[in-house]
Amino acid sequence: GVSPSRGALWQGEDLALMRRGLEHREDPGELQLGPRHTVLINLLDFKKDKKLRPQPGSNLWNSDHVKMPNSTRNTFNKQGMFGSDEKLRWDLIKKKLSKLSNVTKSETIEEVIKSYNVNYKNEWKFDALHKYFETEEPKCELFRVVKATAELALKLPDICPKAIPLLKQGMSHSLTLSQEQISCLLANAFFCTFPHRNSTQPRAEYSNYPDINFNRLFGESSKRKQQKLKTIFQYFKSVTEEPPQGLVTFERRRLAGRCDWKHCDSKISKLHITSKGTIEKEGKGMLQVDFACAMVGGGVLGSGLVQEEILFLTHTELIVSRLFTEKLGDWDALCITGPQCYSEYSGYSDTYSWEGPHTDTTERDRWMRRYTKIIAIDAIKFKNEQQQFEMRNVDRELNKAYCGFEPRVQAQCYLPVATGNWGCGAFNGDSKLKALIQMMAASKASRDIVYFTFGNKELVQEIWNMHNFLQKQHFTVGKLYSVLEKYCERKRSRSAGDLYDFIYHSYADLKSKH
Ligand code: AR6
Repeated sequence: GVSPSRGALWQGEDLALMRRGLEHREDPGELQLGPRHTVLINLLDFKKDKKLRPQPGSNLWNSDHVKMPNSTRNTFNKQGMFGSDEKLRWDLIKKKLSKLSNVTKSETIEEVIKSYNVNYKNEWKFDALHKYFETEEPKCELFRVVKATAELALKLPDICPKAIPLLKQGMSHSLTLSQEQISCLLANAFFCTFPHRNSTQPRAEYSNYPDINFNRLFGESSKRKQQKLKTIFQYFKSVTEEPPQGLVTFERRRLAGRCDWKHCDSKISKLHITSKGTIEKEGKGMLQVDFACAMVGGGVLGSGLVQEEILFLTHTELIVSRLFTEKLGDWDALCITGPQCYSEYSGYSDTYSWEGPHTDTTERDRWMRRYTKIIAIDAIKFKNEQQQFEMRNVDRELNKAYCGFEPRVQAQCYLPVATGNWGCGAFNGDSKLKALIQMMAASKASRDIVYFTFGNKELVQEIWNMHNFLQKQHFTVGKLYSVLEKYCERKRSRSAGDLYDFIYHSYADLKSKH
C-alpha cells in the first residue's frame, strides 16, 4: 500500500483485494421469463444452441407498452382530392428510409426525417448534423453507415415483433433483449420514427419519459455536439459492420419497504479511495454507479456532457433505456446488466473528445451479457447548500442509494460499489456528506466501496480519515445516522461547522460523558 502521508493518491484496502470479490460473480441462474421478467428473444432457441432469435409476438398499442413505429395504429391523414385518407406511417417511413440507399448528402437525411415528422418541420434543426458531414472523412464511409443504419431500422418488424413493456413508476420489472434488437431500436431512434414521443407539452402522453428520438442531437451545433455525433456514429458503424451477439437486461427496481436506518446495526464496510481513475474504467466489473437524472440519460441527446451522458454515449446501448423507463421516483433505481463499451474518450464536459473505437473484451455471463453492471440512481438537485442537511433529504438519498446497492440474488460475496462524487457536480451536493450516505447504504447492502474522487487528493484524505475513525470506533450505520440527525438539527438553528469535525467531536463528547 501507500503510507498514509498527505497527498497520497489512494488510501484504504488494496484495489486488488477489492477485485477479489469479482471472482465470486453473482450467478443470474437460468434465463427465464416470468411475471416480473420480459424476454424479447426466443428462450427455446437460446436454451438449445444459444441462438439469439427474436421471440414472436404482436405489437400492442396501449399505455403499458412502447408504441412502435410499425404499428398498424400508427397512422396519419393524407389530404387528397377526395377528402382525407388514413395511411400507415410505417409505409411512409419505409419508402423514405429506402431513399437513403444512395444518399450522398446530409440534407437528404433531414428531408427524410421531416417527411414523416411534418409537425416539426419548422421546429427541428439539423445544423449540427450537416456540420458533422462537412467535416468528417471519409465521406463514403459515413454514407455507408447511414445507409446500413436505415436498413437496420427497417428490420424492426422482424427483429422486435414482441411488444415492449414500459417500465413504469412503482414497478419492479426486468426487460432482457439482444444487442441486435437494441441496435435496431436505436436505429429507429436515430431516424426519429417513434410515434407520440416528440411533444414537449407538459401534459403530453410521454411527458414523464425521457425523449428518445435523436432530433435534438442534430441541431444547435457546438463542439460538444460534434464529439457526441462522432461517438454515436462509431456505435452505428460498429453494429452495422459486425452485429454484437449478446443480451442486455434493464431492471427497474423499487425499494421493497422503508429502511430503519436508525437501528441498522451493519458495520461500516471496507473502502478503497483514490484520486486517480474513473468509475467506468478502473471500476470495471464492479457495481458501477451512474450519477443519473430521474429521466435516465439526462442530457445525452441534448447538450449535457457530464458523467451520465459520457457513460451513455460510450456505452451506447444504455440510451435505449430512455425508450421504456419512466422517470425514476424517490424509491426507484435502474440496473443495467451487459452494456458494451464502443468508444474511447478523453476530457470531460467542454473538453470531451471522442478518441476512437473501443474493443470491448469483457467476458459474458450465462445469459450472454457482458459482466458490466450499471446502477442508475438520481441524487437530489439542490438549489442551496442548506437543503441537503434536512433529514428528510438525507433519508431520501440513503433510500435511493440503497435501492441501487441492495443485492437481489444470493451470493457468497457481493460486488463492490464503484462510485464517487454522486450528486456533487451538476446537482450541487456536498461530497463529504454524500460519501457518508453512500458508505451507509453500501454497508447495509454488504458491499465494499471503491471511491473515485476524480482528481481530488484532499478529499481522498478527508474521507479516508473519517472512514478510519468510524471503523476504529466500531460505528454502526445506525450510530452514524444518529450523529447525522444531531448535526442536521444543529444546522437548522445555527451554524454547525464542518460535518466531519462535528462527528469527531460529538463522539469525543459522548465518550467523555460516559
Ligand atoms: N468517474 C468518477 N467520478 C466522476 C466521473 C467518472 N467518470 N465523472 C465525473 N465524476 P455529475 P451529478 C465526478 O455532475 O452532480 C447529468 O446531466 C466529478 O467530480 O455528472 O449527480 C445527469 O444526467 C463530478 O463533479 O453528477 C444528471 O442530470 C461529480 O462526479 C446530473 O448530471 C459529479 O458528476 C447529475 O449530476
